[in-house]
Amino acid sequence: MTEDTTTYAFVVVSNRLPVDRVVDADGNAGWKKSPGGLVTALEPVMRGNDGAWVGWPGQADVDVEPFTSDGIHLVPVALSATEVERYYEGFSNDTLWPLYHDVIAQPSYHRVWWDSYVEVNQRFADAAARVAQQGGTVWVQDYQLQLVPRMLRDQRPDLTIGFFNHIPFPPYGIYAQLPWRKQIIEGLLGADVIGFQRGADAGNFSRAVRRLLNYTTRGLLIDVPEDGGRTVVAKAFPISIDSSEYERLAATPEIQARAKQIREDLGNPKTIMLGVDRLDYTKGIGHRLKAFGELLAEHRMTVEDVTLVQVASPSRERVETYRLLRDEIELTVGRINGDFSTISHTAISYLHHGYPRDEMVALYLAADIMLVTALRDGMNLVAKEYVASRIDNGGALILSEFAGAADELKQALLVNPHDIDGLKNRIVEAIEMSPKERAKRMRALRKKVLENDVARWSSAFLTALAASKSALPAEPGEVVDDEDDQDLEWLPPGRGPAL
Ligand code: GDG
Repeated sequence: MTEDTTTYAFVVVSNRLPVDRVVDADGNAGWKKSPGGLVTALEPVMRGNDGAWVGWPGQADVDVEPFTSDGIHLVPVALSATEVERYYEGFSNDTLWPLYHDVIAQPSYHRVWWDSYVEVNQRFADAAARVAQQGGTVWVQDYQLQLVPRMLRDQRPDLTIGFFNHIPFPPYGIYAQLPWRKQIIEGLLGADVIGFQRGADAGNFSRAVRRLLNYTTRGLLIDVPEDGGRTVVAKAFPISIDSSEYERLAATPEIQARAKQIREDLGNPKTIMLGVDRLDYTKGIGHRLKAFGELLAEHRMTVEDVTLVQVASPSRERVETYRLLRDEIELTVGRINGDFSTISHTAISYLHHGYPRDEMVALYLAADIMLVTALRDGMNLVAKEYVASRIDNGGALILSEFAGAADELKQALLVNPHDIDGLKNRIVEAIEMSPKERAKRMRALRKKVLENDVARWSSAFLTALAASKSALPAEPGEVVDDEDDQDLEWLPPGRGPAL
């Protein structure tokens, strides 16, 4: 077979491809589209720009040739079972994930995991280098691939390279634990634009660059002396959802009927509270359960009046910390239900499944209160999905200050989830809030989420990326070194073409 040498003007690189490989009962393999927000955002850009997507198909030891699906050229990167264990479950999800989420769980540092991370990142970089057109644009996604920008630039200095980090970037005092802290920073600095969820994340990154490499930073710009001197932009681009799609779903009679049915099935309580999360220790599920349990124990509410639905979708079940978390959460749910449920009313409906999107929207519509109590979260799309779905301007959002979404969704009831008494008071406040006040807040929240959708996010990033090549060199005497420098707006000199 002859090798395919077609190249593409726009290449996305992410750990996972936007399709999952599925094998049916007869052993026939096929592909199922995984409808994430990223795919929705990038699909039009892909089609309009002759795009390719490089990623892992989600199963170990599967080596498939590139193929085209729904107009997008897909380039699978194979991982062995050992690499899945070391690069993915190990270094990505048991080293970087806890470290970048403020060490809520203890990160594990293993040199063999790091070696595998380097090797796999090189494979992704090589694949992207092969398919990217001369002078093309490559957009690398997320913490699994932080070395790719530098590896790619070494091979292909002609490319424009962007990187977006979907999770937080930690303060230097925490980041400094990482034995490979310098290599990661150098890897990221291979990009022209490095995007973060919050200004604070971009600020943490710039500080790490100053501390570790002693480079000059000027607001959102970093002067990199390598490659003959380049300027890198590190800036916040808060991600969002396909808001109008959630609105559309929420308006369908079937989904509205399903929402009513859910309320009835739960015994028509006065208040339904909802939590929707991957079962992850960053999401603060235990804190939310504790608050609810105490409110019931103190008779501040009863199971006849208030019920909590907790969707905890299965996640990373091969990582030990996640297995322990599941046990802990399920023990707590069992205790609370044992103590407070009655034959007719269950305190907590705990659902350890994934659901189709239609069902999620029905749940959002059925819920009077949405509980987002993350201890640390890059953005939290669930909060935005709830808001987009509430076309009736009903419902109240309780939102952790430690989720990126709190920067934009200021009309939510913001909480510090570590403060259990504060959380309990917020829950009571949300329950007692007048419909008028709820609607006022929800209208303001909806405006934000509908204006700033995921299409806007990707076009803002790609505009900045296109413009970055013309960024000015350092002006002498313009060194900015204060802690809050990320609130400065950076406007590229000479805007590039909008993609
Ligand atoms: C990372 C960052 C950042 C969950 N259960 C089901 C289901 N979901 C969907 C939600 C939402 C998505 O998964 C979860 O997104 P989040 O943003 O809430 O959290 P992470 O998975 O941790 O995502 C995060 C995000 O990347 C994007 O940059 O916001 O901070 O950690 O869309 O609806 N969807 C369906 N069934 C489920 O059971 N259909």
